Amino acid sequence: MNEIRQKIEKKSVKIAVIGLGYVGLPVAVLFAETGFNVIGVEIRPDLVDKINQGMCPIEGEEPGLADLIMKVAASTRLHATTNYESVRDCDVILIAVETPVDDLHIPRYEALRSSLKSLGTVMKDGALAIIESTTAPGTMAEVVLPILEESSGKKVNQGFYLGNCPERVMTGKLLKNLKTVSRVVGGHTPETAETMIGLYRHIVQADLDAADCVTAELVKTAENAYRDVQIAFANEVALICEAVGGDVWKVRELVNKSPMRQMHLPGAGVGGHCIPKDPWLLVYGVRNKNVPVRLIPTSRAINDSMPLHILELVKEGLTNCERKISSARILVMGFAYLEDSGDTRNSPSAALVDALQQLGTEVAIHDPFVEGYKGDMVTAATNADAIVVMVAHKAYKLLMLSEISAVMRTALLIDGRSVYTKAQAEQAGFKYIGVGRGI
Ligand code: SAJ
Repeated sequence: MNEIRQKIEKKSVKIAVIGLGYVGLPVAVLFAETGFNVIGVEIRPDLVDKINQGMCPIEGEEPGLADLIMKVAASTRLHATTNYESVRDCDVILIAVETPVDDLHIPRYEALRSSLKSLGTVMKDGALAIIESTTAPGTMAEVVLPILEESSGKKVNQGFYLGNCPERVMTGKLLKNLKTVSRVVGGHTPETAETMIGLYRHIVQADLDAADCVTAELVKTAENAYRDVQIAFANEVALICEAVGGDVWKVRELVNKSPMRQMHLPGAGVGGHCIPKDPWLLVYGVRNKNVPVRLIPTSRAINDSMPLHILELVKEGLTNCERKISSARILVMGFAYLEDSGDTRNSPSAALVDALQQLGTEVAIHDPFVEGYKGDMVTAATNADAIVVMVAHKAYKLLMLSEISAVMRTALLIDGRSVYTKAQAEQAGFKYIGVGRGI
């Protein structure tokens, strides 16, 4: 361990990053920029070519990333490849491959298993392997360690060292979060955690908190389960407000004036690559432990039901306007999962669009950030019977609503994100229904 610590200090360690996606690529680039030699191993040859040409393969606005890729590719401190052979002389290997969950909420570790097996066949003696992917509590002990020992023929803490440092990146702020957000550094042993802190200190200007591997797994999955439960609470209060004639947005504002309250935003659903997935990873960790986990799955169910609640509001609005949903024309505003982003992973809008189409409704989609859905809103809304706000893109706040209602067949506005007020919408000639806003 001393040898690797000294090489880290001198920046002479050779680093491999396996998986050059929205987690692996920024970390590879930052270590290269800091002066380390980095090999990026990526299964997709098109990504490898783009990165070696100094191009950024990640869609959407990622401040600073494209320039940095160009700079480190030119300096040859970052080289991407599809071949594990180049990992043979690496001292530190970071694994940042996807760990999705399937429709039954079971983690799919195929990418993790295959990268571990390939790594084991080339990992040098004394190497330090670090998992950055989010994993269910217990995965490091039950999946990662056995596969690495089996495929390398080495024993942990003798032939190699092991740790995990789950990422905390966010779409749109990949580099910023990586540099400025604290991280839990899970080491198979305390010495390993200390060595890892010495490595990450070169790129992270925030707390690096040493822990064991299972704690690092618990923190990462719990911090996102926390957010999901908070959002579910806000959504449930929104449904109550609708039923009793309250305005959840006003209720939330006043609740949060009470000390130590932080009610989250209700809305049209929860999408993205982290929040819908990580609560299930946390729950999976206790699948055989007879722990009565109820709050986390129920919160997931509440949040996943919100797009269908929006559908109920659409049906209610059309009925009030004497329109049948089966012959209606609906414009869904926003297909990304997050405001001012083009990222559509697990988009709540997709669930709404599917449900509408199953009812025979003619559905159009608009999103200023998503290819194929961009364009003029007045044109998109022409002859529609309802516009349904699913994402709070800033561009929607700037619309001249009266120009939109003027071209619609029926002027109905369903607001899933409180982008507008009822008064504003009615002034522009709309019948308005908003999530969490009682009639
Ligand atoms: N959402 C709500 N109500 C809220 C907050 C979010 O309905 O109060 C919805 C959003 O519309 C979106 C989804 O939830 O559909 C997720 O939103 P998010 O703001 O959590 O954005 P993400 O998915 O990019 O979350 C990431 C997470 N970061 C990591 O996993 C490392 C999350 O832990 C962070 O809190 C979040 O970024 C952030 O705000 O930094």
